[in-house]
Amino acid sequence: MSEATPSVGIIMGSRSDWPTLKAAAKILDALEVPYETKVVSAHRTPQRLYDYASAARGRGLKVIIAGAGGAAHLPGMAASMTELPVLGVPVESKSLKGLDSLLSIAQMPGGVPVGTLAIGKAGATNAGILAASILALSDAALAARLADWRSAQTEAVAETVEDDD
Ligand code: RP5
Repeated sequence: MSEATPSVGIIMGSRSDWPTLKAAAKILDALEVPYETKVVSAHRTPQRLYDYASAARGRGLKVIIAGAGGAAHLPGMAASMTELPVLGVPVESKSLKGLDSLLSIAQMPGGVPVGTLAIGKAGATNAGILAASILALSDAALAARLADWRSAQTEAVAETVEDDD
């Protein structure tokens, strides 16, 4: 994690969500975007959520990535208490494979938006990229790093198939 003042806050409902949210952190590391991480549960630590979301903008955060599973109220509740863009990552749940998380995060009432990503690590990866894209709107150096990262991804895609066996 970077020691610079964080621009992105990665919050998650439980330590058990970290293997998923780590994918967002990896992208931010690669793009040299400073971030912080914190476990904030909408249900188990509501006061921590209130304190975090209501202070986020004042502390200099620009984007919040919020991941949770099951009855995943964390992204929506965070969005209700800050004007910062909130990117929601549905964590795959044991019983419903993350469909519960996805619907909990996506089905916000009009007026309180959460940018909802795909279930699991792909969603967390894309949340990291989107957070960087938002920050790159006002940071030319980051925009250049993001363009390089995307070019490298494109160049890494093989055109031919080969057998594993
Ligand atoms: C949610 O419940 C968390 O976001 C996590 O995805 C899920 C399970 O949490 P633990 O029981 O593993 O702490 O609040």
